[in-house]
Amino acid sequence: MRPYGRRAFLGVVAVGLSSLAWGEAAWRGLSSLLDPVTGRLAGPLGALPSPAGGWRIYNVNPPMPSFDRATWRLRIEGLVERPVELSYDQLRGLPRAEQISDFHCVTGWSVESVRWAGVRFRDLVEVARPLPGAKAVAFVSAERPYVDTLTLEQALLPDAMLAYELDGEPLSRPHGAPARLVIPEMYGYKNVKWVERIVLGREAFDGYWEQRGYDRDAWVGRSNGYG
Ligand SMILES: Nc1nc2c(c(=O)[nH]1)N[C@H]1C(S)=C(S)[C@@H](COP(=O)(O)O)O[C@H]1N2
Ligand SMILES: [Mo]
Repeated sequence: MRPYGRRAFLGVVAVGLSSLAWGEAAWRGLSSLLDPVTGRLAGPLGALPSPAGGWRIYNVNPPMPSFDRATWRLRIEGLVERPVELSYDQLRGLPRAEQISDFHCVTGWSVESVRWAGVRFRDLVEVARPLPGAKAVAFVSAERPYVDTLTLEQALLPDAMLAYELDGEPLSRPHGAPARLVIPEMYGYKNVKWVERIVLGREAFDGYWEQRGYDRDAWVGRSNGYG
């Protein structure tokens, strides 16, 4: 892990902590996520056979998280006026967005014309009322220690979403049930699966693959994954 990324992140979180009591729990959770995992070889080497054409299923810390519709909650917190927990039904009740977009993994495979449905981040983060200082969003996976961030500007791209359907079906467990980040402009590693917490902060920090050498701004064709 590059020390720079960790320092920058701890700075971000400390700001939230000093002004907002409830930020403390969020801080503890995120900071433990970022602790190095010892003794485990993580990565695409663990890819499983794909259920549908083109996809390869990645999971850095098996087994995959399982989803229970009755108890699952999505937390939205950090630099917000009103931290919230959404049930699956509440998530499904937010304005629905649909799109067709291509998906590119940095290792060279792509899936064209994927049909996604989900919620745009504008509609999602509005629920928690972001504070003016919020300029970045962390997406925390139920699969520890997978986490990644976007600037708020990136999250608000017109085709970025928190997706809950893939090709007309509720997101399957291998694809990140019940909800994953989708940002077609960026390589697959930014598209965090099994998202269970969305934390707003002041600036982005290095996520799982970025701590292992990939660019934080994972623009398809324009980042260090290109070629
Ligand atoms: N939680 C989690 N999210 C993840 C990954 C992962 O291993 N764990 N792999 C990423 C990578 S590198 C890619 S290419 C895509 C692959 O999506 P798929 O597993 O649905 O094919 O998921 C991304 N999101
Ligand atoms: Mo990937």
